Amino acid sequence: MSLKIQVINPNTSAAMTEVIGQAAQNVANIGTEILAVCPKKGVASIEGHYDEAISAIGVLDLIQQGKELNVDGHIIACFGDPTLHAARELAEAPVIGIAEAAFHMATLVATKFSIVTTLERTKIIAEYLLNEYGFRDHCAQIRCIDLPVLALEQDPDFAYQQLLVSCTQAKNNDGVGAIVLGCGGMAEMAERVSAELNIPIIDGVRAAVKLVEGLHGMGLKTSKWGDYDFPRKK
Ligand code: 2AL
Repeated sequence: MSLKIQVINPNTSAAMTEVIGQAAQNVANIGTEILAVCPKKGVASIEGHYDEAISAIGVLDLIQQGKELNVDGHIIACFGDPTLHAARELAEAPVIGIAEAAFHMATLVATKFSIVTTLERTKIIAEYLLNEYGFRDHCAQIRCIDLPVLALEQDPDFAYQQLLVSCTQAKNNDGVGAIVLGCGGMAEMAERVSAELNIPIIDGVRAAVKLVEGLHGMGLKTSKWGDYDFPRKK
């Protein structure tokens, strides 16, 4: 079964889009084609509520483009899952946010998880999502590596070392069985950290690819019965 999955990086960083696309392709089934895209206009990185708002129209424009290409699923590859519900109204193929994908996967392999994200100020976004999706009781801690999103591509070796330190602290101190990586730009670091620490490390980009493939295998699409129906014509 060949699938086409559109992976949308909501920030405008081409380098990060490439990393995200590669991580997605690496985990995809043979025959699944990954189309990794980012908006031409918007913000270079998403680190707060303002950045999320600015990114929204770019994400929705890309969802529309994906529809015209007949993709089988869309992934919103930013840890705040910006514009997820609006994207689901517009699309009919499944739309998966990387935070929700990671939370779901983490609770299938562990009762509790910690999140390791980028900047302190982004922690509030993860907190809101845990509440919204009903995962609050499963999350022990939200830790951050105190680096901005773009540092992940500017100095990936240093960022990896910081990530390793935070994940080690989470493993040793938080009483968790799994760790969720809290940024799309960390996607290709998950396997390395996991091998080093011997604990499941869940990156939402790869989790989302497997969820889209799973939904497709079950013939499930976004429900058009109820609030995810197409936006009303005005
Ligand atoms: C993110 C992310 O995943 N991509 C981005 O630009 N900002 N979120 C985050 N907490 O670092």
